Amino acid sequence: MIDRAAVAPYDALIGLGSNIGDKAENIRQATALLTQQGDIRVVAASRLYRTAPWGVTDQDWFVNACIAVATGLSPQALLARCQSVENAMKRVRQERWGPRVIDVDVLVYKNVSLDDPTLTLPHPRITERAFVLVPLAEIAPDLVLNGHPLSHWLSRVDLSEVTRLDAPK
Ligand code: PH2
Ligand code: MG
Ligand code: MG
Repeated sequence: MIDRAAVAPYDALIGLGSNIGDKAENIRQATALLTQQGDIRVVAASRLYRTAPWGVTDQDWFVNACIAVATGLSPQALLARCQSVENAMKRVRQERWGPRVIDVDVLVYKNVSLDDPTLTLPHPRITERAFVLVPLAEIAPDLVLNGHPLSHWLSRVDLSEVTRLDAPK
């Protein structure tokens, strides 16, 4: 039986993605940078996934993961920290949905709904992205988005586009 009480309490869910260089190492480095000041703590981390490029399909495959964090930072301060990690890792902002060394997105912050020019919460495209939904289901199985559980959204995406990076051949 799955022990629901074992799911760690968290303040925010963060999505990580990379499709340039050592993709898995980039995810690990971003997580380390995000937590190094001590005011963001990882309470759960998904496994790493190899995912087909979404949106702009003519680019290399991605590694994606999600983490659940405990933090006293506000949503805006957390977003700023995510962007400073992207900048520290020399992310170059070019085409929308194009190749990136690292992407760090605030997906969910507590029960906050926000539609701000710089931050929309929950992230508006989670529900259509298998590369977010699959790792999210590992660390936040009880999450409800737009009134529906993750299982509802998972049933509507192409799960074949997302495989475990360490899956046995
Ligand atoms: N990020 C995008 C666009 N497309 N595709 C995959 N598989 N993974 C991503 O992280 C990703 C993407 C823009 O944020
Ligand atoms: Mg993104
Ligand atoms: Mg982003």
